[in-house]
Amino acid sequence: LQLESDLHQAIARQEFFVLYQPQRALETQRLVGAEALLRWRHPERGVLPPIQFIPLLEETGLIVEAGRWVIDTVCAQLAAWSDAGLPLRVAINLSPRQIPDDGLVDHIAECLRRHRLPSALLEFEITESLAIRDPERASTMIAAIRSLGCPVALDDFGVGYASLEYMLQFPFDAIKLDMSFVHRLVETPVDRAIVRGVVTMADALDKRVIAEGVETARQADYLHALGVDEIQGWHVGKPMPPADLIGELRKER
Ligand code: G
Ligand code: G
Ligand code: MN
Ligand code: NA
Repeated sequence: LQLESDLHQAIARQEFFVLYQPQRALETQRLVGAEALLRWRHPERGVLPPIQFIPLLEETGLIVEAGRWVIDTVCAQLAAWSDAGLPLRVAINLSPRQIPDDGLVDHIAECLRRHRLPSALLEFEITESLAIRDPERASTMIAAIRSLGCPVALDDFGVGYASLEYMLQFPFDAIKLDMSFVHRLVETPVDRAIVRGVVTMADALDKRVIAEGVETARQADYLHALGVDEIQGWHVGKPMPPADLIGELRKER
């Protein structure tokens, strides 16, 4: 496949780049973090979203190298923002195929050291399906990442299996509530009840709750009333280049 052979060259040719989608705390109304979202600037096809190449990165095992590149790139960006007096927490997505990478935790530690970063600024997101595939390995990995001081968030919460079980079993710091609940919230009392339940459990377990895919002020108001801590989505901002995000931060700090 052409795309696959192109992918082998993508890192060396510096075709990958990272966009940052802002996250706002509902209590303070401040920007407190961002999610790092990978893009591939393909020489002929233009900018490709992750859905078009992450599966291929995973199948080919290139996700290990690409994932390490993302960590290093985000750390360099975090260091630049910290040096500019605007420290921000950034979350990086981890794929199932990165979990067996025995060197991953050492790589994270090395990047934090080299860029002189406080580990609390670097968060990792893992999906429930990742945890389900190999729960023991996932638990060990999560514990190792957290022992570096990096928070770990459970991504796409609520749409997978055994949500409640995993919420109790794995030592997460945060829960990212799937956008499907957010989109139905205003219309459907049942979805509000679900969010209320998630928040109640998260509070009892001392975990932060972030709602994804927040598109309107109305949704944000409901989420605030329900006790959700942070929101991410078009209402806060689309995934944007680092220079745009720093502009937003400068405006409010
Ligand atoms: O940017 P977009 O919303 O299209 O991203 C879709 C999904 O792609 C994200 O929710 C995430 O699961 C995945 N993704 C984005 N960037 C990365 C990355 O750097 N590594 C991995 N493993 N997945 C990513
Ligand atoms: O990590 P994850 O796979 O959840 O990535 C978030 C995905 O959701 C990305 O593909 C991003 O483009 C998308 N997204 C981000 N904000 C919004 C939003 O407000 N509404 C919708 N419909 N999609 C969003
Ligand atoms: Mn994510
Ligand atoms: Na998600």
